[in-house]
Amino acid sequence: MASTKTYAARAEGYANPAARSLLELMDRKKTNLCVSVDVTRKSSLLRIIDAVGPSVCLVKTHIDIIEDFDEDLVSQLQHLSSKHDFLIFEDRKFADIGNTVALQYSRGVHRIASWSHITNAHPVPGPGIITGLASIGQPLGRGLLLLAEMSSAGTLAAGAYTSAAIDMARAHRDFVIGFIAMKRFDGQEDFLILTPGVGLDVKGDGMGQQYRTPREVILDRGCDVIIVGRGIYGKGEGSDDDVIKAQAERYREEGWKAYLERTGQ
Ligand code: 5FU
Repeated sequence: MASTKTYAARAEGYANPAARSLLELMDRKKTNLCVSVDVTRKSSLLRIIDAVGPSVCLVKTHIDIIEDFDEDLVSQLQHLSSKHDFLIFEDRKFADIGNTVALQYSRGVHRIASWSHITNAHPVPGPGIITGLASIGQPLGRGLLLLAEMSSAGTLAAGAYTSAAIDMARAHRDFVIGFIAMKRFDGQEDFLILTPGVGLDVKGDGMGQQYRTPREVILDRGCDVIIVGRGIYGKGEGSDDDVIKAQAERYREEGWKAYLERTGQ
């Protein structure tokens, strides 16, 4: 059902502020593209984000790979988020007991909860991981995604594990806003489905990653957000800005076209 409704109509159904803002801005900006920026220098990260900013609804970070992380990086990230109107998703993949993840989310060098609108967690520890993260994130209006499936070959997140992840999310609808998954699941509830492993030019990376096109992901599988990394920024610390901008627009257009077709607009 959620797959044929517009992002704007679905926004109204969410009490969680991060989910609501994301759906509203996807509609406003006409984009279901999340760019994953997996570079290791602060200057490269900010340069690429500034280049893709106009095309994206969400920027995904792996903040622990940045070698020169500092407080100023967080300020600049927040500035770019306002300048270009996108949300921030730290792909932290928490996977410990509730007490530990609460500390990892709020403390340490990165203080993820203070700047990341959305983060994610593996369901493997059981529901305590949600309770722990919610104790920090919910008062701040943050949203959590559970990793119900993965894009990599041979993933163990399948079958009964995926079903258990969905049940855990159903029991915590106020904080769990959706999944990292490869497809939309059956059911009456509206969950956001964010999908990595998206590429237009290659099928894999030689290290287990598997790519599908935006059309397969959004139209055929009913997912909501395409997550694209190297297909947009290129290799290493990233291609030239013009190339990155053109690639981001190319993926945005593909993703949006598939969404319009799916929703009959
Ligand atoms: F949960 C997942 C998953 O199942 N597959 C992924 O690829 C997360 N990812 C992330 O998406 C991964 O950590 C990268 O940050 C990104 C994909 O990057 P790519 O360059 O488009 O392959």
